[in-house]
Amino acid sequence: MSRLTARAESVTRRLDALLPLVEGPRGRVVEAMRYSALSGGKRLRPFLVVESAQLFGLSEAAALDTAAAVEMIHCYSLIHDDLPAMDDSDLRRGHPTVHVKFDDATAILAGDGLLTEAFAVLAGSGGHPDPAVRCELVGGLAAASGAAGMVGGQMIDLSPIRDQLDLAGITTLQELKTGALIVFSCQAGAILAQAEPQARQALRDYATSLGLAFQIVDDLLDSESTPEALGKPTGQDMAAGKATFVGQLGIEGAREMASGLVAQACDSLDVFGDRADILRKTATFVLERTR
Ligand code: GRG
Repeated sequence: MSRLTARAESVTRRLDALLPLVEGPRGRVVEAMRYSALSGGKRLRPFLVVESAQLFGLSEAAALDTAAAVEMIHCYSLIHDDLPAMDDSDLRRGHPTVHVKFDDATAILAGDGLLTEAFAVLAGSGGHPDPAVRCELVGGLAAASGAAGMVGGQMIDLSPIRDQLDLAGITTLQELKTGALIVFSCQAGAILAQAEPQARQALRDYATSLGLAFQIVDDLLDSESTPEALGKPTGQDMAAGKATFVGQLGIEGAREMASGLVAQACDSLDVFGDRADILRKTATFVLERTR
């Protein structure tokens, strides 16, 4: 079993425990939250949380609640992104999206529920025994997820200027929409370990390059893959006339940019020596992924 699969199983078990089913009329929203959070996915962000924590000698158990909280935020963003008011997608991770399986109102509430629960998990003692560290995790995840991060990126993605963005504009949009949560995932390990500024900066540099490479590969898959292989609709950005890395650079140019960013990501880890080999392999995985 690959390391990514093993970690994904640990995260899924933790999410299962953190989101227990409830009886009665409010049970439906918890069912929808579980439908999203337990429905597969690569679990890349939680993997980055756990592996960045392990870089400093922490155990998987010490990072698991933080990893689960990040995945809750990711799942909430996917539920809301798929809604008719946003991307209007009916397929996610190979299954009907939450609003198709349940209904729009339940999907909005399930996203809200996961967003809120993520912070409850970080604030709990499973996040970290030291309340100051828990505060730093809460503040960091809020900044990465909110209007200065993912929500802000999504706003640009939906704005009227979206079609005319140049390469710098697309880069800023994606650094916020996708990159910010990936950067926080890597920072989380350093926060949990109360690491020195130099190590934090190295991880931030790694994650910034990795997040952009991840998004470029997402664009490449969107233009070259199929809904059957990806488990979600393809060609949507192109059809909507949105400016993308592939649209700006062409397939080969986009691939070259992604490879360059992955090399840059790996170089950022020099300060950690061989201890960071898993994170280097993760960067290669991001480049070579097919879903
Ligand atoms: C609705 C506030 C709000 C934000 C939505 C992240 C996001 C913003 C939308 C997701 C839409 C999308 C397809 C973005 C491209 C990159 C991305 C985040 C892909 C999905 O992430 P993966 O590939 O998914 O890690 P899995 O299913 O493996 O978890």
